[in-house]
Amino acid sequence: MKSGFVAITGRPNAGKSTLMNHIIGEKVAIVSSKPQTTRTKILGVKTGEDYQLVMIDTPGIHKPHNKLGKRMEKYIYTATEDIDALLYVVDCNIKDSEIDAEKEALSGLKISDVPVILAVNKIDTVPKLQLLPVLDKLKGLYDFNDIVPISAQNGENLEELFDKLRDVLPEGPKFFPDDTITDQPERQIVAEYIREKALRLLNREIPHGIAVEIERMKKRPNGTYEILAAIYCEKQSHKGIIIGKGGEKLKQIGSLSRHDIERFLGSKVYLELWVRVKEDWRNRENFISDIGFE
Ligand SMILES: Nc1nc2c(ncn2[C@@H]2O[C@H](COP(=O)(O)OP(=O)(O)O)[C@@H](O)[C@H]2O)c(=O)[nH]1
Ligand SMILES: [Mg+2]
Repeated sequence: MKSGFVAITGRPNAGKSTLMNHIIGEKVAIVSSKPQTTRTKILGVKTGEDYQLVMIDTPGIHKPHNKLGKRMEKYIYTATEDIDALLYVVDCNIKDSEIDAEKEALSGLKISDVPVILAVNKIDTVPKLQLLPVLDKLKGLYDFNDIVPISAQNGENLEELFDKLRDVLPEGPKFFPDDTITDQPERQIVAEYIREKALRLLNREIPHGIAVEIERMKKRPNGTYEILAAIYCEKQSHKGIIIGKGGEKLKQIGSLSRHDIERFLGSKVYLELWVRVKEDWRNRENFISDIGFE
């Protein structure tokens, strides 16, 4: 029996959450094209006959600008304590000018004593020939145990990557029951699905200032769910944008979210969304704690 913890780190948008979801086979971490989508550390567990791989998805490595950012940064460093291996993810479209930032990000992690595997992601977006010089450049960043080009989106080379991760796990017992896929409570996953849709449907400055809180989640006797959720934003003017003309935007966020939530809960869902303003919430410690950051 082999088992262990592998932290997934890298800069924002590299595809860390997409990668973990693909390996786990369920959307336990939300994904968007906006940086800083992942705000906490999220466990994804994959169990087989003779192994248990526990992956820890983390926020992207970036310089924090507020208290929320500082907390996100803390998650990266606690996630990389006591791990058995580190999976570092880089977008293969990296520019030469960004190489130093990767080097800095890697050197900031205290990982000198664990194997580090580099996943070079999004290879579906470049011709194969263009990949070789990129791999060459990345080689020099760190003494990686392995470098695996992958596409987290279409699954290319993920089996190979998975085999390498399993190989570096130490001998040991399982940490979680066989059917565990994540440490995230149901409510948290539901809130995150809603935030994901808001991130997707809203432009530029608003997404980072959004938080979602499940105010009520009740299972009715007939098995369907009643969910009341609040979408928090930082300004009155943002509230109007989130609601949209005639409530159209909020309706869209609701119906896309409901689709995902129903699939996840395996049951019909009645979803009610409210938009609330909480000025500068990203600098309010108590509010940050209230919405689920431990
Ligand atoms: N084309 C392509 N896009 C990807 C791939 N992996 C992730 N993405 C996209 O990159 C964006 C960031 O992904 P996400 O998993 O949230 O990145 P994270 O911030 O590192 O967790 C999303 O729009 C994903 O759909 C990939 O292999 N190929
Ligand atoms: Mg992420």
